[in-house]
Amino acid sequence: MTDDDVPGLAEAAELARRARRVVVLSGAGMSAESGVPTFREAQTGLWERFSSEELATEEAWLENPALVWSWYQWRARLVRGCSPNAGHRAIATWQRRLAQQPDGGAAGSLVIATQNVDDLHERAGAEVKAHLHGSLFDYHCAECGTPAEHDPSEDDPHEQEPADGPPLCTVCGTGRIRPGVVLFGEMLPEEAFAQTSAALEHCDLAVVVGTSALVQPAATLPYVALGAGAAVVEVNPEVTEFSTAATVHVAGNAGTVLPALVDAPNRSSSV
Ligand code: BV8
Ligand code: ZN
Repeated sequence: MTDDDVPGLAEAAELARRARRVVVLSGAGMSAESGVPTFREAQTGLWERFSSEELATEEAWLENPALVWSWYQWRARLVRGCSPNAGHRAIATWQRRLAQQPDGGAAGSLVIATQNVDDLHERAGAEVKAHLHGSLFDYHCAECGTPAEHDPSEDDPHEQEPADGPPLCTVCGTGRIRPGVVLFGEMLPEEAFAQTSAALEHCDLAVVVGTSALVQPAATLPYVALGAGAAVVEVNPEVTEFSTAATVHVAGNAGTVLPALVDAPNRSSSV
């Protein structure tokens, strides 16, 4: 694949080749080619009449916990049926390659901070430093905060209508078990945000992939890298709010662009 096919690719590949301290900020587009719907695209089936934005809110959870619970169980089961794509695998390869001690030089690093609540980066073999918006597979009591175990696949895989709602907490007995995601209106996990900011302040390249750059405060993070003098590559088939600020916008899909970045020719080290 050459720059003619994908504008911005040659410049981005050169930046990737030289980078030693990389931060990857991923959004829903990272998992699109794995079959996980992005947040903004219309929903299907039972969920067709709802938008993600109206279901992923504190109000919706308080007003109709059974509906919101069922939606998250449906999404967790959907993700379980998806696999990492070539983009997830390329980032995992890049992370391993940078962490290997090159001959005599300091080991590089690749830090992943994702807005996604799926586990596809991890299932591709990568280590994720921060799930900025939580995870579909963590659960806790909405009242006492006690972590809870729940396996989405235990639910009826064909269940379409809301189930009988979230289980009750076995510790306090009154709280409902909720998914460990950050709902709109809720604060982001402080440590995840702080660790991501710190990594961006010390990186020499940030790769922002598959995000519409609309959701705050995650959308402020790429500017931290720019402010610290790092190059920022945006990988997205569409232009976003961030595109004009990016060092280079690569107009392509994660599943094709990221392998081309990571396997750019003349790489100094082997895979
Ligand atoms: C908060 C978990 C305190 C749940 C999510 C200013 C400051 C702070 C907050 C706000 C603010 N202004 C407004 C707010 C409120 C709100 C907000 O940002 N609203 C937006 C809509 C304006 N923020 C919050 O509520 C945050 N809380 O700050 O608390 C507070 C509260 C209220 C008011 C003030 C302060 C909490 C935000 C986190 C919400 N939880 N997820 C769940 O998943 O169910 S966010 C959720 O939406 C996703 O996690 C994801 O992060 C986001 C969707 O964004 P994207 O990932 O970008 O996905 P999207 O579909 O938008 O775009 C996909 C992109 O991929 C597209 O650009 C597309 O072109 C591209 N693409 C498609 N295919 C591919 C591709 N790219 C590459 N390859 C492909 N193949
Ligand atoms: Zn409890």
